Amino acid sequence: MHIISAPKFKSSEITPKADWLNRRQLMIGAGAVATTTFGLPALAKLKTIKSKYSTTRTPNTFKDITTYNNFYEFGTSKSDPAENASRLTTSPWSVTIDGMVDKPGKYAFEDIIKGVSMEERIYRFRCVEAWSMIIPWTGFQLSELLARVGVQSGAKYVSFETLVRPSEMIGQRSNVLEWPYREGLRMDEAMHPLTILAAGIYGEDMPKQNGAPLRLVVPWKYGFKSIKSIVRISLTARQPQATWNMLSPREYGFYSNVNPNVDHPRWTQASERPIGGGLFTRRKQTQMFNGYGQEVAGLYKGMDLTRNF
Ligand SMILES: Nc1nc2c(c(=O)[nH]1)N[C@H]1C(S)=C(S)[C@@H](COP(=O)(O)O)O[C@H]1N2
Ligand SMILES: [Mo]
Repeated sequence: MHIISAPKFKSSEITPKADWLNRRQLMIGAGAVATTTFGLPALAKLKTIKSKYSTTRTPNTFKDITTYNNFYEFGTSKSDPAENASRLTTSPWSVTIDGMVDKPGKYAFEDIIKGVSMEERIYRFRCVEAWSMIIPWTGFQLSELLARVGVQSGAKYVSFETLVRPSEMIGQRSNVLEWPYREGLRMDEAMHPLTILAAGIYGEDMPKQNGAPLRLVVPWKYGFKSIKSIVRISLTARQPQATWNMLSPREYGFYSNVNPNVDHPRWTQASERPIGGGLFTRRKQTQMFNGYGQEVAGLYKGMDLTRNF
């Protein structure tokens, strides 16, 4: 038996699924205590199905996935996030969804994940630094959340922001990047079924170093597009700012699609180093769109991907 200190539901509070977002938003607005099961893993009670979009390749170990990370809010070396991210408070957590949506508001994390269909999605992940992993995410389609809040017709892009909390994110005490970390997608990229918000890895709640409690995953783009610990999602008419593009536009474009034919100015993108195979693992050839070309090449028809990199 689990002993939990969650407030009890009154049956009158159980509302049809279609209403949940608005209603929860009202409750948060009124200062009500979020009806969560504090202390329990958020994903534990949710049904998760396997996804048809998963690769059949063998995932990296939980250890590889959680000890070799990029998360500059916790330091710039690959081992820093695993060492420093435990200080981050991830409950309570809410995500502000605003801009060109019908139901803007501040939504509690638990309510977001309760109202969507959770899937296990095993994706190839390709970092711009030319290493790669296979990661079994637990997540749901971003399009599902956007449909719930109602995308208005003028919305052309989606922008995302990470939490700013230097008291817990020690990397934010330096100006190595401009905080908050931010990223953006074109609307058709955001609505694509491969694009997910992930809340877990290997069926467990998202480890903090991997972007707890909620992070983006876009498997045909370089890893840096996968923004972590999201607190804000805005729908906009204009192309949003993206952190690495702001820092060095010559090296990092807005699209950032995995493309073996367009090298980074300082290194090749034609091949990659799979993490986890040991020191002598052979480099692999990088595939166009990280191997997801059949699904996503159509989004870029007629675009010059050498210029729109
Ligand atoms: N907020 C935030 N999100 C981020 C980053 C970051 O520094 N801060 N790094 C990005 C980069 S460069 C990569 S490769 C991936 C790494 O994700 P992982 O550590 O889960 O493999 O997160 C991306 N998301
Ligand atoms: Mo990266």
